[in-house]
Amino acid sequence: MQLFTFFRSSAAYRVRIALNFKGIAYDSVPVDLRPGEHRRPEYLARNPQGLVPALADGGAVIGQSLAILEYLEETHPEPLLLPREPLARAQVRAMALAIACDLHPLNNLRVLNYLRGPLGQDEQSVNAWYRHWIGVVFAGLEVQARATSDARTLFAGHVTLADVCLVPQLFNARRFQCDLAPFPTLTAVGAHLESLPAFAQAAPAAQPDAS
Ligand SMILES: N[C@@H](CCC(=O)N[C@@H](CS)C(=O)NCC(=O)O)C(=O)O
Repeated sequence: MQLFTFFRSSAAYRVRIALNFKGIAYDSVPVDLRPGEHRRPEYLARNPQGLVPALADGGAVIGQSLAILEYLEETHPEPLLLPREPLARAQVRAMALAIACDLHPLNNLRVLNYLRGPLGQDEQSVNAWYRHWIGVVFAGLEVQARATSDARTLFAGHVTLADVCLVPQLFNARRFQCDLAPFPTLTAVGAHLESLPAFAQAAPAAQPDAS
């Protein structure tokens, strides 16, 4: 497998965690978002959505990190990242989707650049936007996590897709100096997960393209 990735991309970070957790060997192909490599024709030919990550497997290319995570779960079930029981699966997906669908798209690079460029917002306003949406979604997640977490993982002591989404989002939150004090469960879970090899090896600073 080949993973088209950027060290600081939180969506790619999710996939790196899952690949490591499941012990799947892969090659990293860096796509540097800073000069816009993701918008170049050679990358768009692979992933017309123009976003990282993309996963190439046996001649096919898959975009969208959640689709990739589900693909890895179906093709390499063990160790599981989704519980077996339907209600538990839905609860885990609900936490993962809160991050991946409700939070992350609002704070994506192209959204921030649209705020900075066509909408003329200064860096202070852009940072306020960023932190606002982290706070809104993390507030709900913190309440959910208090009900399901054992303070090591978000859901019942098992590493799941929800954890795979949480840790990269915490990385983003810290990068933008968000106040995480209101979210003690999320930060405690994050601290534990970041100590696990699959998560540590997926961290931005550990990537070959980190700079
Ligand atoms: N929903 C997509 C989001 C992917 C995404 O937004 N990736 C970001 C990096 S984390 C990106 O490529 N941004 C480029 C841009 O916004 O121009 C997924 O989960 O894969």
